[in-house]
Amino acid sequence: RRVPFLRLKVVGEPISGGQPKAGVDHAPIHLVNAGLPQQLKEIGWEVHFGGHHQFEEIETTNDPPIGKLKRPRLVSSVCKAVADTVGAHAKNGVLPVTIGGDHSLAMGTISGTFSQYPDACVIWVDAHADINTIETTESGNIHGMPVSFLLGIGTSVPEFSWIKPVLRPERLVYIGLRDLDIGEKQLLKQHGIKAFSMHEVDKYGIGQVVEKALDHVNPGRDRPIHLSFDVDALDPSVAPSTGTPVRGGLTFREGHYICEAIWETGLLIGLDIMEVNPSLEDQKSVEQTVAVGCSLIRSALGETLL
Ligand code: HAR
Ligand code: MN
Ligand code: MN
Ligand code: MN
Repeated sequence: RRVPFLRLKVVGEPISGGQPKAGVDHAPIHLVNAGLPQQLKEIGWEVHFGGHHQFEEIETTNDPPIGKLKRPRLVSSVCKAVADTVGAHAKNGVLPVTIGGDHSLAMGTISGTFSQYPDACVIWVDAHADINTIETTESGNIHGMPVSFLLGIGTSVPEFSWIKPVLRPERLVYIGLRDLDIGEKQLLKQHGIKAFSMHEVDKYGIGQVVEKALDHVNPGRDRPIHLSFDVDALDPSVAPSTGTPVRGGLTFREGHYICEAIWETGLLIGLDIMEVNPSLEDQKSVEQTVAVGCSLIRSALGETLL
């Protein structure tokens, strides 16, 4: 049996470098305080507490923009550290569960899991495609860019050259998209990347969407799966405390269904829950979003199907 390792680290680093809103780095401690480790123990997992990364030494360095990219050295260094940690867990047969922090961290988590599982595929659940390159980004926020670095598209940025293009376009599938930049739409077309937007969720229903998504990236149901779940894929009424909410998102059940269906494959080798921001919205919204983060993780780890 796979031994899970719950990485409860402040992987969003104190200034949440991949995006501009403070607080997203506090999500892990909120999920811990909400009882996540105990909840996972109760459904049968051995949970290791990974401690908190602080990254003070990186935070203080001089970090001017590269092109439009904001805080590039900070984000790169944090992701490199995350890649090493996640990679080591994967190598030790441990399931890395990473609580963000912002979604730039997926450069680290996916680099980490793919170092051990090069044949893996990625299911990216998000309102956004996070595939901007240094050429296409309008905001310069690196959390809108991790996929391009993992695919190795766009002009390479030396500060990120440690990231290997481990992800092939046909091994990536999106669910939940509804807010893409023009440049991102072109990149998806150009690279033939499969996406199930909210339109397809409405049209086919979530059951069929997950089935079709798996048929695309994992037709033989034999490839390891890394699930990278941005809570803003959920409707803001379900997960309000997040930095870039977009209306018209997944329902509570649709989000959980995705997690359950992936657990059901028996192929999960990496899990990210990203972009919970406990500093946004009121107390009730924060508690709701933190609780949803915990329950998505439990669903992806087999709670409802035991
Ligand atoms: N596409 C926009 C950008 O590049 C928005 C980024 C999205 N925010 C996220 N990532 N939470 O999923 O800035
Ligand atoms: Mn806090
Ligand atoms: Mn995202
Ligand atoms: Mn998003």
